[in-house]
Amino acid sequence: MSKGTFYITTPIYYPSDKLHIGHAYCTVAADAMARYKRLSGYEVMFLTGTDEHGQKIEDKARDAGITPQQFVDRIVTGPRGVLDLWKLMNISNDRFIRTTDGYHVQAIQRIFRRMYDSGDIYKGKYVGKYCKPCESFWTESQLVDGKCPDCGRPVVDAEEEAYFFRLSKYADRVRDLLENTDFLEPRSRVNEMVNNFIKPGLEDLCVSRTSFTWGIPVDFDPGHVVYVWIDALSNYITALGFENDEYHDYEKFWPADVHFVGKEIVRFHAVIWPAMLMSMGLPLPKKVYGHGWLNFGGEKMSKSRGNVVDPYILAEKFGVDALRFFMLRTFPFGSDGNFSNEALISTINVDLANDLGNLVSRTTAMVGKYFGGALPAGCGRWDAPTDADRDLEALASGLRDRYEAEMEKFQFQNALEEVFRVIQRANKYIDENAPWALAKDMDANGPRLAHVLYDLLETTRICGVLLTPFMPESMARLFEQIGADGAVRTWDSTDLWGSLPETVSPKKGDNLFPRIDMEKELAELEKLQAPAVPAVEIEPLAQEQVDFDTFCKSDFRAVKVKDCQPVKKSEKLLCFTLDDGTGADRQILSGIAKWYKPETLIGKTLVAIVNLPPRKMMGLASNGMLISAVHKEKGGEKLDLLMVDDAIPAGAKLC
Ligand code: ME8
Repeated sequence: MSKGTFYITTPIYYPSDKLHIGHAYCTVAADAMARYKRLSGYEVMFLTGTDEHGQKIEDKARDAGITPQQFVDRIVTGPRGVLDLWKLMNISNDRFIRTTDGYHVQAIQRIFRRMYDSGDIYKGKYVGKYCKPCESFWTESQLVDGKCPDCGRPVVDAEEEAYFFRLSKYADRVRDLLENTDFLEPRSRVNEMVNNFIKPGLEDLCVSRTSFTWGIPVDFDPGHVVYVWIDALSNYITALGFENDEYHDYEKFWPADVHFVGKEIVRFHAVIWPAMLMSMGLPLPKKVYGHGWLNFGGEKMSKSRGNVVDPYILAEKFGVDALRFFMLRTFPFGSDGNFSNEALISTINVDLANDLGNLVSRTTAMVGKYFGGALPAGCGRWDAPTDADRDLEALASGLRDRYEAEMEKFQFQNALEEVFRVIQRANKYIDENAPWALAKDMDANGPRLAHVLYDLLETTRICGVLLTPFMPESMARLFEQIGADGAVRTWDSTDLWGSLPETVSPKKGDNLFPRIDMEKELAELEKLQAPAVPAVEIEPLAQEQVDFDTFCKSDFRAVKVKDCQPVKKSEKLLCFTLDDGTGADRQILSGIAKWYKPETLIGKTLVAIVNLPPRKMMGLASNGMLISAVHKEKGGEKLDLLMVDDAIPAGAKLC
């Protein structure tokens, strides 16, 4: 009989041609949770999907010369696409939503109208900044150094007619929800939400745009498309059939038991989403859990930083189960973790090859060697249990409760730690009982030896059941090897020590988790994981031409740095005293303090344009401009002063 329902979701992912194990992290965690709940008797709905609208997709499709729909289809359903990755990772989702699915589109239009009719969506003006070349609107806070975050060019003030959601109206109720309930976990994220977003004042949220078309049209106002969060967040209810006829599971599964989301989108799930549901008068999800990031080399793994780790490479080398296990065993779910190939290999070697793999192979080999493959009847009981017998039995039969307590808190790492404590205890039990010594006199010690081996198989079975949500395929193989059939792979049987029939016939099989040669594999991985293209973004080439005579009016000269000082009260500016070959010092200010220590530039030969009109900055005159190379690296702007050979004399004209 079902214990009830359990509805769990991951975020819907932006279609990306470079999904990495950072993306897989949340989905694998949700999968382990879903499998655990199914195992323990719940009827589960596990939802994941893709978030397919928006300007970025429109732009990328244009660059690729295809329609946005073709673009997202390729990335979602094409080879090595999103669906392929979830298949590779053995994700057991019950449903997959694409925000371009017809039923979702229709439901969003109805949701938008419903909120409009109730007065919570109204028409206003979106005031912001506009980048003409990119045709993109930005808010002040999205700008980087006051410039377009995409191309780095100047932006202009602009306004656009748009619909807004009265988010401000719900500020008090959302704050109460966050502060006085367990809605958001880990609790440390609550303060962040309240202090950073709610206390400064919640502003109404722009929920429609007219500057791009790849979105769900607002059906009562052509020209507007629904903007981002109403479209994306509502997937959690439209996928159940809310405001559509595709599915009919809303009554059964809503409210969700938990939304798993990465920490940077907690804000949307813990503030905007509950406010939207309040506006529609719908029940709120029971919990939002904001997990940490997988970093690589100290920074968030992401395509734009170029530090992604390809799950295909790792799964092919080490097996999907080992990869799934590593992610949840090594990093506490609520905090960031640093991925490294060394840590992955070492976890496989220590936990899986040494502890678990050895336990299984030693035990099954001994049953074969000493008992011809089947233990004698009666081996499950022993009239004079030793301390070690009692200790192992108590630890293994209490394991399920300890594991369950951790799983219910989404503490996968701790749940696995509990299982591995038992596995380690079982390995110690082998050493304490020294089966090889008992086997020397089978007449006298045979029954005792059979009991020792039975206890080991029984412990392995219990651990195997509880590890199934993490490593489903390997645990099926483990059960084959220890001879545990379906009846003793169940949740209920993990609480009943002695469930394994005494007459099982274990079969020593292939090593479940072969040991990995760390040095050799690290060297190979390094080659395979080397980024194919450097993660540098270059500004598009200017389209507008400048005539030759105009260009020649610019006077570029080699200049030598005589002195360079920080400018008081300015974080950006350095003040240069330069030799420009005229005999008089030239002063130029340059906004490069972020990238250079002033003393390191003294003596360098740089390039300056010297016939710009003088400008005052922070009260100081600047006579010209130093030339530098600008590009984007690791997600931010990077600037290098143009330096030339010191043999070039000060004042030399560059043409
Ligand atoms: O945010 N480590 O989509 P997305 C851990 N479409 N998690 C990571 C990660 C990393 N290195 N990189 C990404 C979106 N993620 C929206 C969501 S939901 C209604 C809309 C996680 O593809 C990230 O934290 O950018 C997020 O939870 C998920 O991948 C999807 O990110």
